[in-house]
Amino acid sequence: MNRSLPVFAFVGHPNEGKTSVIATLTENDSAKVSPTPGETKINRRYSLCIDDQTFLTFIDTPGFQHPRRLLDWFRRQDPESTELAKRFREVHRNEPALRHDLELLAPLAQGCGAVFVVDGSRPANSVDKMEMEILRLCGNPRMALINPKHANDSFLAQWKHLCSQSFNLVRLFNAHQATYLERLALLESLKAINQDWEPYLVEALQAFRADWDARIRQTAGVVCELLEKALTHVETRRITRPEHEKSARTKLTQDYRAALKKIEKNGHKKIRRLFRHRVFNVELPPQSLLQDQLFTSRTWRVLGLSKNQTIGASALLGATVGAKLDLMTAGLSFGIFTLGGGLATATAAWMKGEALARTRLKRLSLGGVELSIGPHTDVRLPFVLLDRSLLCFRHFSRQAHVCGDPTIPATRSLSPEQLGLTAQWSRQRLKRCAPFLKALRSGTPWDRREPAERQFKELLEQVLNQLAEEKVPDEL
Ligand SMILES: Nc1nc2c(ncn2[C@@H]2O[C@H](COP(=O)(O)OP(=O)(O)OP(=O)(O)O)[C@@H](O)[C@H]2O)c(=O)[nH]1
Ligand SMILES: [Mg+2]
Repeated sequence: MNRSLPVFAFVGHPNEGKTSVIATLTENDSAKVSPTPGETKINRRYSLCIDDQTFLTFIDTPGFQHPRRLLDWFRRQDPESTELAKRFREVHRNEPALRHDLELLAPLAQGCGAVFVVDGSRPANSVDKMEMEILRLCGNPRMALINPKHANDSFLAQWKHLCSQSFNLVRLFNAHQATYLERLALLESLKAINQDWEPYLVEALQAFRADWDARIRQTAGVVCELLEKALTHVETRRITRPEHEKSARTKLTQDYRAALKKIEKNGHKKIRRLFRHRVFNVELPPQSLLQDQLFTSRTWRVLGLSKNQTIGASALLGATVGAKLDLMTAGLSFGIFTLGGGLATATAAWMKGEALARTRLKRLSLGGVELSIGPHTDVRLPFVLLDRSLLCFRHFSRQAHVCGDPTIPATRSLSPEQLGLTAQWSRQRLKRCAPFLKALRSGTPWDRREPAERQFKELLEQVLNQLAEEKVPDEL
């Protein structure tokens, strides 16, 4: 261990969320969390590591098992004496019944900072008071962290009052739903625990901020790349025998859609990795719209632009979707099943974004034909892809980094009205997207579309930062 780096031990009653808080702060998805008290049995070190450099160390400890016994012993000692944790460990080292308490006292005996974690959604009791008193008598630099496990805030005032009597720093933090800024604020508050550690924490905070900015930039880059690949993709197939043309067209269309889905999936995987969900397969909630494939009517109904925005975006992108859109919308208002076959099929395809990818046929000089499909020309596609990428970012940038606990919900799922983010974008914002999307649609090479891409990325970074900080409503 680098002894000069600050080390903080997370201590407290079993099952209050010590491991969860550390896992969230260090984004370590191998941390074992469980609804059964006593999951953590031995101390485990976690590093706050950025670009392979360790800035801080956190020690996860087992919960107090015999606080009354500890406190009685502590109280019997000379009030002037120091190093009580160390002496308690020496005196009781051969008592197996105390092994969890001895383990949790070990980092305190070495002078680590102490972060006392309590579940703020339950009332405080006499045992909590004993544990706070033990920490006070140990004398380590310390703070209290109130982690409300449930949405009940009726005990918060009581907790704040109680904790402020034993700790000069008390913070509220939700281990399962903390946003980036909340994590930053918690690290910031560790600065105040001990002045000697301040320079290390300042450095850690700078690295933490820079790392976050880099992730936002990289996410924006991934989304741009995803859009570029999806909006310019063309699938081709050579056919030598005319009788195979019909089946080849069907297969080509299937392959084309599969390719777009794959492009999107790869992009989302990269976003997930940027937010350090690696070890365990973090699943999307079953009700998440991202469980739906790209080309489904629910996706295209809930995500992407509104009708008026679509008309506006078509004009901005120089597309001629207006008449088609009117026709389709008219078709829908009559109910597609009462329409004639051709229009009904076209409307159904339009409703799930399957229309508007042109198929071309080219005669080859050496015989046979080349069939090609793409690029997709529907102006709604980039916005549906954008919405889905933003949902993916929102999910993985705030999903708790813990494993093994079936009770942990995935990030709260949002109601359909809250899903379509681009539908709330102003005309001004759409205008800022237009040059980049237009350049992609017209196949402008990278060097000439670079300024438009930069402008689009800046907009995306803004949107991502806003999303990262957005408080998701509690109950949905
Ligand atoms: N809803 C919710 N549940 C939480 C939160 N923090 C912890 N939990 C749950 O509380 C239980 C205990 O969490 P842990 O992080 O294992 O608690 P611990 O203090 O490390 O527990 P021990 O290792 O047993 O002492 C788990 O089921 C967690 O999912 C939270 O912020 N919100
Ligand atoms: Mg634990």
